[in-house]
Amino acid sequence: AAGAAAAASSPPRRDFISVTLSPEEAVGVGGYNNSKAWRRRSCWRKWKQLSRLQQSVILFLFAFLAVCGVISYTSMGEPWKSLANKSMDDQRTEPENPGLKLANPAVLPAPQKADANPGDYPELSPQKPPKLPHVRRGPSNLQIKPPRRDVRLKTRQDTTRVVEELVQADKEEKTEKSVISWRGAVIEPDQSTEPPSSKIKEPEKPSSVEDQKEPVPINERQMAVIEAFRHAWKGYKDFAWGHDELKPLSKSYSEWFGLGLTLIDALDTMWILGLKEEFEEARKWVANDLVFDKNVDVNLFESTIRILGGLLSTYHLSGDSLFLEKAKDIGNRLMPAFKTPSKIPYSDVNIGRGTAHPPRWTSDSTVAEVTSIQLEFRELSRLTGDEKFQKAVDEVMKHVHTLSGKNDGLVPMFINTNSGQFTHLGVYTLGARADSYYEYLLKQWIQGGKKENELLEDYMRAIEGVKKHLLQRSQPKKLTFVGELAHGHFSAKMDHLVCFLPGTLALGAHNGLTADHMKLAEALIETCYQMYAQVETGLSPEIVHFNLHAQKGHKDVEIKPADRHNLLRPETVESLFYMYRFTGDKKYQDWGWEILQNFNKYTRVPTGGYTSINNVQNPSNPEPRDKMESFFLGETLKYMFLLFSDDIDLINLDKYVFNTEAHPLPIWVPA
Ligand code: DMJ
Repeated sequence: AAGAAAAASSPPRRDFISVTLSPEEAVGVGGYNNSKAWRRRSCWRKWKQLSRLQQSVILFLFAFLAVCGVISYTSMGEPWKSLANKSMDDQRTEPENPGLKLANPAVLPAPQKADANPGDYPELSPQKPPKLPHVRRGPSNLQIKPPRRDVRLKTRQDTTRVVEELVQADKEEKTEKSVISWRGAVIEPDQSTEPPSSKIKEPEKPSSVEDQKEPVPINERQMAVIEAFRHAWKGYKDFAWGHDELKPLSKSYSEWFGLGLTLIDALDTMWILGLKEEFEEARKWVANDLVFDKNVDVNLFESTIRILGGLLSTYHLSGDSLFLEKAKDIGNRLMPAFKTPSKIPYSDVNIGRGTAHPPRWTSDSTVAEVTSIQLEFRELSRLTGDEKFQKAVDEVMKHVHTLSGKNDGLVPMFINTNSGQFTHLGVYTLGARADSYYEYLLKQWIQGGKKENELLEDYMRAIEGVKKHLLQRSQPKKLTFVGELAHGHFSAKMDHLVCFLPGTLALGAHNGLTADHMKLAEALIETCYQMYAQVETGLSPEIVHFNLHAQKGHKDVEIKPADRHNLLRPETVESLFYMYRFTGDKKYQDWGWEILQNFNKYTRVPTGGYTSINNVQNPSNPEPRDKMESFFLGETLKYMFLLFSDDIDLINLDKYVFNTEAHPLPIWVPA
């Protein structure tokens, strides 16, 4: 329209482009018509303008495309369907299994609760695949052979199979969240053995190797130990059930802490020996009758090594959370002992009132006592995630490490809870009041994965101190023994307690320390054996004095009247066990066998139980004392059973470290 108007009125010549608009198009000017009717009409007009041939070609193309579409839909439908289902499955599993979705996590995982293990966060490093979601693993128990259902069952492996089947069946029936052990106890998933902090490393699962091995049959000597245990247990059950110690002659009991000491000390022994019925009965007592909320004074050291240690190891072997709960309870109740000016703990705690105090006559504690509670409290921290236990005992070790008053690594016997200084300086022994200080230096180092160098340094220095100041040879047999030093004077006195040392030395050598230590261990275990063999009953007295000079008619070992009692102590059998494990020399088993027979001959009470005796030199009347110490079941018989076993995986020493009361605790980073 603008062009037509211009042509009519314009003489000056200009170039124009002429555009012809149809009436419909003119309508559209100034208002684009996009109505469906208009578009349909427009397409139809275009179609009509096409030739017949063009129309046929287009129709053919449409038909061809339609056929192709139908064919490809049928062949690709399945994969599409399954892909769609898979993605739905993924979404379903995500809440329980978030790790499956974390291959390339777009966001950081949500932080865990404060008490969880920081090490359990999924790895985000591009090199490493992300960790699968953390399945809180149960305690180490499931890798350990549980007891046989009946002692008549001849192999441990039989029982293992039964337990494996039960666990397997249980797994199938139950949710993943709990496992039923052979006792029917539910193992809760929160029985995690994670470390409480990043400082403490998570241990590997202990011994699972044994489960894959050929069965190791229980031999006759082990059966004899089981028989001895049952006899001892009969006496305890009949006359002292739930009390601290059996008095087998008077058929009654004695109380020390009133906490069923013998029963708790014996729990893991029953597990190891395979005494299922006895174990179950004892467990019931722990569940229903063991109460720590009592107005009673307990000795920190004794209750730690026997009760806390016993509960922790039983928890590890059985996987039963009952024992961990009880361990936490007693552990917490013992903590007031550390509230002292020096942080060196008091010897006694009232576990009901939450108060602690030193003995009435002194503010000193015993060095062995304050330095031999570490394995247990450290493990309790690892299991609970609460650092306070470990902090308290580590502080004691650090403090003792820096103290003056040592003599080439040898420590005095007392330490003051106010000043934190050693007292009664100048007296050095590997026996009572100092013994397990040395043992726990090595064992803590092992427990923690051989990283805590101060512990190792102190241990190595101490053994050098022993060699320099305390080692001598007796006459006539030239037995190497460990004497005592008092203000520069050597005494040829050796407690039976010192017989822990060969085992500890051998354990150190097994863990890579100098071969000299093994040589010394071999010499000392011979001496400890002679402390039995040279005595009329074949049982060692509490203390011996060695002859330094040959005298006609005199043996190496002399016994003073005040020292000739035997309390059914374990130390020699304990060391025999280590020596046999590490050397395979059967003489150690034979020596242990002799000792067991002599216990049976002179200390067994026909109506049940064993008794300590007053006179190892009188076979016709050893003068029974009427007391069975809890460590006879907790340690002596347990070490006997292990000594006679040829199964190195029965409490594998690369996976477990025994506390000083023979309760095995896991090594955090097993070898
Ligand atoms: C036990 O309680 C422990 O072995 C402790 O270390 C020393 N005394 C007895 C056994 O003799």
